[in-house]
Amino acid sequence: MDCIFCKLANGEIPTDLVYEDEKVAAFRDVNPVAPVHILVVPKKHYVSLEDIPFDEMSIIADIHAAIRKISDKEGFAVDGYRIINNCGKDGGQEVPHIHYHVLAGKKLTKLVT
Ligand code: D5M
Repeated sequence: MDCIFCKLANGEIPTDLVYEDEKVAAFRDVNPVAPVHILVVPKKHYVSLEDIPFDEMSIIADIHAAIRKISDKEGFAVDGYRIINNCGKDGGQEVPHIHYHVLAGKKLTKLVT
């Protein structure tokens, strides 16, 4: 399958991974919109949240656990951060491999009040 995020997450395209475990990988966004902008992805290919079978939904907890470890390691756990998942066309998703944007490093403008 020709998926750029599969290739980055599984080492087919060399990149500096911010984090890696058996199921999850993280790398820096090529177009950062905050001082820290990390993409966290499952190594297994799912197009979006809508593509994950209910009996494999624990991967979402694995991704969130990875984010906790990344926030600690990268030093933004205390000041905070934002997690964004764009899901599908109307959600603004451009890369069809589920990914969580983690933004940190400045006080972010509130999107939802
Ligand atoms: O976000 C897709 C994000 O993926 C967007 O912020 C750019 C980023 N991107 C695209 N290609 C790469 C590579 N090769 N490395 C790092 N980051 C990349 P979406 O939520 O789908 O709009």
